[in-house]
Amino acid sequence: MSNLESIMSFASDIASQAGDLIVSLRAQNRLRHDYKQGIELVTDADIAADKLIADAIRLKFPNHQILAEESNPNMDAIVHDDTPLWVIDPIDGTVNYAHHHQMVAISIAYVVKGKIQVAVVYNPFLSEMFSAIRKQGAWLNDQPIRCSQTKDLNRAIFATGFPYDKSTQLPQLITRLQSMLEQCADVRRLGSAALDICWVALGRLDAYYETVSPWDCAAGWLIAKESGAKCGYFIQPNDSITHELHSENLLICTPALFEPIKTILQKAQL
Ligand code: LIP
Repeated sequence: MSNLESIMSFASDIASQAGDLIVSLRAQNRLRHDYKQGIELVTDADIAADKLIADAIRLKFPNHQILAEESNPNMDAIVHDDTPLWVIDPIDGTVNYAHHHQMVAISIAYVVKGKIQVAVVYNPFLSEMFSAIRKQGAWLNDQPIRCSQTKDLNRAIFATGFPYDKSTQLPQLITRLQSMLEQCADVRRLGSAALDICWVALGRLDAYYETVSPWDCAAGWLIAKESGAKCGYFIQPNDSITHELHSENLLICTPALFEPIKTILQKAQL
């Protein structure tokens, strides 16, 4: 087994363990809800899953870096050198999780020198384990996956999302959404960026755009890229960004629609 294959096996194992944990905690029906900055929901299950994953990584790889939504969300402290980095969202789709929806995922990415090498996104409520190894492919439950081949905007189904704090961006977000709906078939709001992106990789969606945090999208980025989808931005980041963890103005979609959707979203700028 190659090093990256053993890394993926390890990541899948801890994602599965975290999945069992969050399913069990929700079934007990006594989740504690808190709100970061008074607006962003976090439950005690988010904290527990984050700890389970981070502890397992520290035990096996004590010298690796960890960027984790709940225990270490400081992107500025990350060094994109030879030191491997783990990027963790212990529960992506926290609001869905707290409302007993099924669109919930554990997202784990393994990064070296700013390039994502291994990715795992696990939905324990649908028993769907998405995974990828750089330049080796993407899989759902160990079966290879490919993105859609949709070429007509008016046949495209896209996903997007909205930030917790909508106070400043709502007019711009609605303008973009209206422009997309005027030219595409329909929209889906799954509530988990990681699963939005994996559904593009699987062909269940044709496109996804949003601004999120690195832990929401890092693993999905590699899974979508290895499925043949185009991963990029509708507003290009500045040249100083050389790593693959930039998470603003993401556009991930079937290749034929990338430029047409990029044009729609750029023209919809207020
Ligand atoms: C969520 C993202 C989703 C976004 C939500 C939230 P969380 O992540 O997956 O796409 O629209 O605002 O950021 O908070 O559930 O980890």
